[in-house]
Amino acid sequence: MTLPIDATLIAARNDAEQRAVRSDYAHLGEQLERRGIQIDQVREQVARFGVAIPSWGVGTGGTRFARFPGQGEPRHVFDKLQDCGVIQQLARATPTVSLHIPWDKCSDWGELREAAGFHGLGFDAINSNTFSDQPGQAHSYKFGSLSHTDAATRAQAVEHNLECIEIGQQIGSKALTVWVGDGSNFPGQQHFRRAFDRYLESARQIYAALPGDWRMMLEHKICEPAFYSTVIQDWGSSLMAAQLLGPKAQCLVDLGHHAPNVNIELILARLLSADKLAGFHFNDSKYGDDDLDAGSVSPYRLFLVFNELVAAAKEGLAFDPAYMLDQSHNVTDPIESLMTSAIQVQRSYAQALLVDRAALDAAQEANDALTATHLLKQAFQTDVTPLLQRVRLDGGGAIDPVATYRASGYRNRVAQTRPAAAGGGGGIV
Ligand code: LRH
Ligand code: MN
Repeated sequence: MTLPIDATLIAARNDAEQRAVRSDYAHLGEQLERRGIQIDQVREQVARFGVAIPSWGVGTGGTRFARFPGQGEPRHVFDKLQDCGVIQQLARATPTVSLHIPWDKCSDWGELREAAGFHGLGFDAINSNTFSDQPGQAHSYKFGSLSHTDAATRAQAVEHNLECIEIGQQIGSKALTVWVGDGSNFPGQQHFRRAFDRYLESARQIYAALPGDWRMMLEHKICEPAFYSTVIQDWGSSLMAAQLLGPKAQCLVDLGHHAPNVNIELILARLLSADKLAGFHFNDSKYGDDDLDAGSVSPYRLFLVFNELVAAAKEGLAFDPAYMLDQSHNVTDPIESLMTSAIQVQRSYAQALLVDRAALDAAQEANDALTATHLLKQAFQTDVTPLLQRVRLDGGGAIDPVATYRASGYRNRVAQTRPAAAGGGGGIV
């Protein structure tokens, strides 16, 4: 079996572009040298950086109003894995995939693990789903799951999370992501403290089942599907829960899960101080949980997230956040969006590595606000494209992944074998 994209096509297209890339890289190297930065060191760090692909992101997404499927929609988790393989083969920045259960259920996890290996992919955190009812499910999650007033419904939700841990162990995951849609739509509908206590009681049972080297990542969200209150509404509720559960419980920050203009880099700085930062779901948004492509609306905000992370690492804080994309591709080819977004996240990390930390510390101590913010802008406004191209070229990827993908005709090819998906009803998948 051969990889989805013909390697000779990638090589041929790279050959045509690599002279320019090497010249641009050398020029950027000279510029950075004058700023006391060794470009090869930054390139090596960026080459080790990876962001996970959400399995649910390779299919066309939708909203509550409608979903307009594209050509060659993945039919099952093996199709999704092949599409993730294309993203990794070309962009070389996404070595892992994050599965969602039951959307990705299959009969042979060993076979899935093998297929992932063939595409050079591993598995990141596994996501449970107690925000929608499955056919034949005994108890509905209409009024919640882990915090439901009914003990049998809570037990069912706990059982599902334990099943996700078992599946995760079979595929090599080391973390469980728990996002619950639990909340209320009316003032008075829910007793806030009792609901939180029920959530904790359920979460403790899941926590107790975690293997020794696993993490439980709690994902907070301000609203949707509940629109008056949610049980884990913000980083404060998430941090309280993680601290009450124990050291293996940490807080996952989905960039889209906050009110507009909330200072997310400050939130992650607090979670770092509490040693409770689990990781990120990267995307972008302008209004709500829009799940737009990472950095497509506010690339500076994404840079500021990495600026905090790089500063903390430089200061010796020990942390190991899981980096994942969590997006809904309603109007683009998901493969193109995911490649572009992964590279945008990589770009923000590379730019954050260019900040003159010593000068920034000095400016902060001296309350020289203008110099401090200029030092961040200087890094953000550095075009690191040649460095990212070199990382892909050296890694066997495509200098221009989207152009190479389009030239490969992959989407038309899979459209021949994958039946057209019917459009219509809403929903993100
Ligand atoms: C909730 C969320 C969560 C996933 C879902 C697909 O909005 O961000 O991370 O389970 O999207
Ligand atoms: Mn998310």
